Amino acid sequence: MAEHESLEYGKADFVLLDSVSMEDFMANLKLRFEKGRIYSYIGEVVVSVNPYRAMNIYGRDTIEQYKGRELYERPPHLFAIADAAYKAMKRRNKDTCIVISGESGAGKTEASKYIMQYIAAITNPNQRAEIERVKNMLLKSNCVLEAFGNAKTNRNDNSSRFGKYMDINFDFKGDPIGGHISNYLLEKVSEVLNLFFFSPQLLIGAPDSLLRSLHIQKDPAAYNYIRVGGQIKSGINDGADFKAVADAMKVIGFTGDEIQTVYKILATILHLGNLTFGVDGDVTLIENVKLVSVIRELLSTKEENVEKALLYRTVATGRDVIEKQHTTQEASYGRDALAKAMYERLFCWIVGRINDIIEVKNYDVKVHGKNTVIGVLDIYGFEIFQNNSFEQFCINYCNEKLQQLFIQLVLKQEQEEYQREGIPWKHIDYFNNQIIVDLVEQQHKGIFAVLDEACMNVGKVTDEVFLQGLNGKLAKHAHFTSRKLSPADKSLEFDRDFRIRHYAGDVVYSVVGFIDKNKDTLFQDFKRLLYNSSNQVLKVMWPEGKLRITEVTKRPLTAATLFKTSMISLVENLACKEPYYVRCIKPNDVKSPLIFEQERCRHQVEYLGLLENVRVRRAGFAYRQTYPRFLQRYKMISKFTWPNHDLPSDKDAVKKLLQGCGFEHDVAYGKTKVFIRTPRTLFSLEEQRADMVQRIVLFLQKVWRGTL
Ligand code: AD9
Ligand code: MG
Repeated sequence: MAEHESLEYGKADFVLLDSVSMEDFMANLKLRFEKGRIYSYIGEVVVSVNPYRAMNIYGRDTIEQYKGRELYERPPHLFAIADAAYKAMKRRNKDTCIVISGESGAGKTEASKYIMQYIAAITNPNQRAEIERVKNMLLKSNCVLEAFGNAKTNRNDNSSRFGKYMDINFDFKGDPIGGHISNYLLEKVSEVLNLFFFSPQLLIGAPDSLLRSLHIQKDPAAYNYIRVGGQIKSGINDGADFKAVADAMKVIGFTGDEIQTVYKILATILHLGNLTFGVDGDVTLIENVKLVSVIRELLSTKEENVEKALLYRTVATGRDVIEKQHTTQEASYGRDALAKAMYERLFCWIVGRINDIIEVKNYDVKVHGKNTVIGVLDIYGFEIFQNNSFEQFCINYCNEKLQQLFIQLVLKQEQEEYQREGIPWKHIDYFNNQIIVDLVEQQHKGIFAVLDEACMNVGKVTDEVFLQGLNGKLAKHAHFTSRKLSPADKSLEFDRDFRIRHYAGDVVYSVVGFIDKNKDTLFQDFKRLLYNSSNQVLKVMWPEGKLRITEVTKRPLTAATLFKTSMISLVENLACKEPYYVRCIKPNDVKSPLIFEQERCRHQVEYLGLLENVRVRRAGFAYRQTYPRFLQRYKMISKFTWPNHDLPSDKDAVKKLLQGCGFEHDVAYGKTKVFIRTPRTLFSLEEQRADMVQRIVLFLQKVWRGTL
């Protein structure tokens, strides 16, 4: 029996479950995890459970097994959908995308890397040097981005602090010729200092001469930003990684000046963390002034400018410009905001530079034919914590957008195909979450709009004002409530709470911190300081520092607006592609390969909308294939079609074949394609085929040996 049919490993495709209940779903997921089958399908969606151990299923031999195969011919695997996406692109000239979602530590980034590796392995069979160079750059860019964009958190030792979407462009031969990366940075303010994980690497791995020039000591404990909560946060790796990242930057094409500036920025951030402020009378001052000289040197600016930017704030009142001294508290706040902003800006700049370098150049569509794309999206899944704030709100909004896309693409695609093929189609009832997307992003009345409005208030800008705004505008909304609107509701424990009924479930958010996290809180003085650096690389990172104080009339865009805009363009980009999905599940919180925490997993199955997914899939047809291709594969299992048929058309031949197997009830015949409702039928066909192939081989061997 083929492995994917063996009951010992559970059902390889959840569509095959006897009933679509949470119990059955969970039992199957658990059984497969325990048997080491970390991948399963819901139709063409891959469900993956993080094994937390090295699996011997990604090697060259496995790649060969999946190359060019159809999805159902092999056990579920990431490689199968990577191949499906690749085939769709190559054979049908379709742009495709692979959307990977799941919570922190569920295995998204690992999955995206295996998918990239697979694509790298199956392309460029002729070893063209230029293509190899591009492939190398795409893989190396990942290494650099991970070095700067990942951090060790308590949920994941190698946690991506940014959502990432990467387009890989292919030429008409199906070989990669370039790419483009978009990043969706979500500053997790509470964890902001974790961002600096690269720095310990720098400390541990950088050569002494470099450290000396940066005035950095080799002892990580000397730096406040590394010694968070009394604990030294080590980098994921150490010395070896510094070299790997430095080499990767060189290979990608960063110039010497650029790389030096990157080091200087990292060092500046570490020094900033050690700055302390004190008072003398009513004057705020920097206690360790020596550091100011070091920072000045690293940033190539004037010393007094550094000091001034840290201690004063220039404000325009009407036509007058005055310098307002910070309190020590404000100065510390400004210092941390500067460190964070420098790091973020550095990261975005790195992404931009990589994009400059890997973008497709010299490709003439008229000469070379269509340039097609596979996009890979590695993005945070639905999050519900004990305490949910602005970050969870953005993440969950992002998931609402992706769910909306899923509904539109999957259902729309299905309906269109059934229509085209003339197959009767019953509309499926599903929850359309557009109403929640609107609740968040609608102009004027959406939550983001109310938040931005509250941030614009002069004077009284508090989280409470924001909440009042929500209560006023959304009192009647079916998916929104707050403590004030529903005082008897026990789940709304505090006055600061509001609740959203998301497609995946209810989430209570606390408004505390929304205003602060939404506003660009970096004082303009810092932007001017960095813009006025004589280091050209640093200067270009801070173009808005060019504005004089009296010119700064336009407020910088808020985090909510930036996030919303980037989500809308992400979804637009994905919407014109054929989508494939990977849903990742984290089996436990202790990174154990042995534990399957039932409740934890059940929640994720809920948030990922997997049961709904099974329902939609079961209502439609699991598999479709054109008549000639279907015959090509299965003709040997029927005497009517093997070796050739004499029926008027391939369609008639397929009908005869399936009637003969007793599958009439499970299929429909379209104009050009046969549709099979359940994968069970397909697996059965596969088995009969495997049996037949074996018999034919034996027969031929006998003929060959002359024993027949
Ligand atoms: V986060 O949202 O970026 O914090 P991810 O990306 O979902 O998260 P990641 O891919 O980084 O999680 O996986 C977390 C860890 O699980 C990895 O560092 C591996 O140790 C482990 N993992 C994940 N997938 C696999 C796998 N297919 N095989 C073996 C795995 N280990
Ligand atoms: Mg990740």
